[in-house]
Amino acid sequence: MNFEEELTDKVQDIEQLLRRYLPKEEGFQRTVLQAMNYSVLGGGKRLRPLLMREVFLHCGGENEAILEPFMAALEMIHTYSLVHDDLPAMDNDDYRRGRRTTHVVYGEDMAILAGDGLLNYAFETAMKAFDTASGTEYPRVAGALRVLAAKAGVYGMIGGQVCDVESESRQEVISAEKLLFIHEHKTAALIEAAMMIGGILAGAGEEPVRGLEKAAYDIGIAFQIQDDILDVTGSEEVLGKPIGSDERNGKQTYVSIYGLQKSVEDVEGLSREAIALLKLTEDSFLYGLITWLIHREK
Ligand code: GRG
Repeated sequence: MNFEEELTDKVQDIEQLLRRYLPKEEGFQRTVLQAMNYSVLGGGKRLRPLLMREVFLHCGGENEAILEPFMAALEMIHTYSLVHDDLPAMDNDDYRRGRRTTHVVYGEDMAILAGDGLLNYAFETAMKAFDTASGTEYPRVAGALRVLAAKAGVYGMIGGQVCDVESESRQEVISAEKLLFIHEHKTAALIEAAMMIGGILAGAGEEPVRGLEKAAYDIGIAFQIQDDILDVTGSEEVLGKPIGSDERNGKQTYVSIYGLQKSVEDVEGLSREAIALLKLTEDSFLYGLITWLIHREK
């Protein structure tokens, strides 16, 4: 099987896994449950759960029963952030992943609640890992929960979003330092969560988990720079959303600050560093995944 075929198989597997963990659309609160499921099942690369599982396997993890609730939980958190980011009060986007955004389909009120619901349900889901854990796995699940909460929170992704939203509304000229803060928190934090949780649940110790955090940081920054590059050079058809939106919105990006050539070089450099930190060989799926997501076209 080549890399693309293996990737398709693994993504399909994650789609099924997500369906197993998503809530049933029933009860008086059915509408919000439908909006949550619409948002999560809208496609997407499933990068974070993919990375989590591959790192888990790379670190010698065996019991996937404690891993799977975390894979679903992280994708729920990622999806909630997209739903809220698309809202009229934030980016006001009508399309995401080639489909109408949640507030366009369900209304703004329900989209806010669907985001809230997904964030909370993510933790309800992750805690299901305690049901199947045994012995030394209990502290691993607790450690993974701690990372999940911190990386998604005000010192993680939300912190990055606050800085981004505030800088944009003030129309300020962002310093390179502030832009890096935004990327580190808004984008890299959840990728760090994915890889650290994969390692922690596999039983990796403190130092190896710090190494995973560093590699994930490099991947996260490279991933965001590639996102900025695609907004300039990408195709709307492939991306499923309009291109050139950063420039239209007067938004400063890595590309507008450093130029296209340095951006491309930095993506290369950061991905090479991550691969070296993880000591990956070219034939491993994780090597292929990192290379693919950094050179991706969507
Ligand atoms: C609302 C708290 C809050 C945070 C929003 C995720 C986010 C923060 C904003 C979305 C806009 C953006 C460009 C964020 C940077 C991270 C990023 C590139 C997200 C898109 O992730 P992909 O490419 O999306 O993995 P898919 O659709 O493939 O899942």
